[in-house]
Amino acid sequence: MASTNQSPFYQQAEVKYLNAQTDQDRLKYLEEMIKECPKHKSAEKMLANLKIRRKKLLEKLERSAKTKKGSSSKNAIKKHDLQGVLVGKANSGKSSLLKDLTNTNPFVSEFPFSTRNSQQGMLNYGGVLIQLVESPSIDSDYFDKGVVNTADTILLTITKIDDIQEIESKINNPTAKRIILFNKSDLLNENDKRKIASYLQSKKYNFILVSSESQEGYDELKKKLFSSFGKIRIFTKEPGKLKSNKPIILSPESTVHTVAEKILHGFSKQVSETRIWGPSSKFGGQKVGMNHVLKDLDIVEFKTR
Ligand SMILES: Nc1nc2c(ncn2[C@@H]2O[C@H](COP(=O)(O)OP(=O)(O)OP(=O)(O)O)[C@@H](O)[C@H]2O)c(=O)[nH]1
Ligand SMILES: [Mg+2]
Repeated sequence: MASTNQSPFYQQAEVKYLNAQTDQDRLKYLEEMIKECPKHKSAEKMLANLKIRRKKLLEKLERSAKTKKGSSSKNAIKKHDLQGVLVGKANSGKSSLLKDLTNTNPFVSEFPFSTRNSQQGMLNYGGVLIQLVESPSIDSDYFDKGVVNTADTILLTITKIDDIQEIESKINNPTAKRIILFNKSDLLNENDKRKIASYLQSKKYNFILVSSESQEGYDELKKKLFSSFGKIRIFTKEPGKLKSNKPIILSPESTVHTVAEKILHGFSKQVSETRIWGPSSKFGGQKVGMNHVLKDLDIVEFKTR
């Protein structure tokens, strides 16, 4: 394909396409070429050819996604302390959520089965790092049972109510917390949204209506995801200074002693005075003892000898 009169972006994509080692990558760069291809009349034929090439490649990928048994190329994901796993049917928008919410840049495509290996990124929730993982869709042979079975929290990514049953029938992790992400909510009118919400409410699901198009529900998603882990965030400070940027993450009912041991590396006996601000304090700067029980978002100040 002649590319001399194409934009440098197109040419770069084409070079990557020609050098790609896997069909997955070929598809990714082909999508880029289509995006960069001029849309005027004289390039119409070229664009049409690219789309035919994309269709063939997709058919090939879909055939192998559905029939391939087992999977040898799975890249194992190292589990972090706080982990949520996106699970859903093909095209439900898992990669789009991963892309929007974390530091990673996964491949998003209008075609199903575009994610073939579990992939992960880190979500920053007010200084707390949460690992978000996308498993390939439940309806492909690449579905990552391992990653779903060990998840702390499963984010069921759905676009219709029936998807919940279908996903549950494919997973086996009774202890993981569940959050239902009703995605693509931008495609619904207010009335539909109300009906869906009241149905999910009546079933006592923990759910959020979200959209990567409008970014609706993202703040609530992060909040619910963090709270699903049942942990509290504690900030520390030194006298006369501002509180730490990053909280430390503890089990509920942790005490001042736990924090002191943690930040003074076992030398909590050196603490001469402790003051606290926040939800567990009666007033800001209250003096407390080592057995004081902390609450989420408390700030603890230690004076040491
Ligand atoms: N309207 C709308 N479209 C969306 C939304 N989220 C994703 N999409 C589109 O849906 C298609 C699938 O998105 P992906 O994020 O690749 O979905 P996925 O679940 O990762 O799909 P597979 O990995 O192929 O199973 C893409 O064309 C997205 O642009 C959304 O909130 N609203
Ligand atoms: Mg995907």
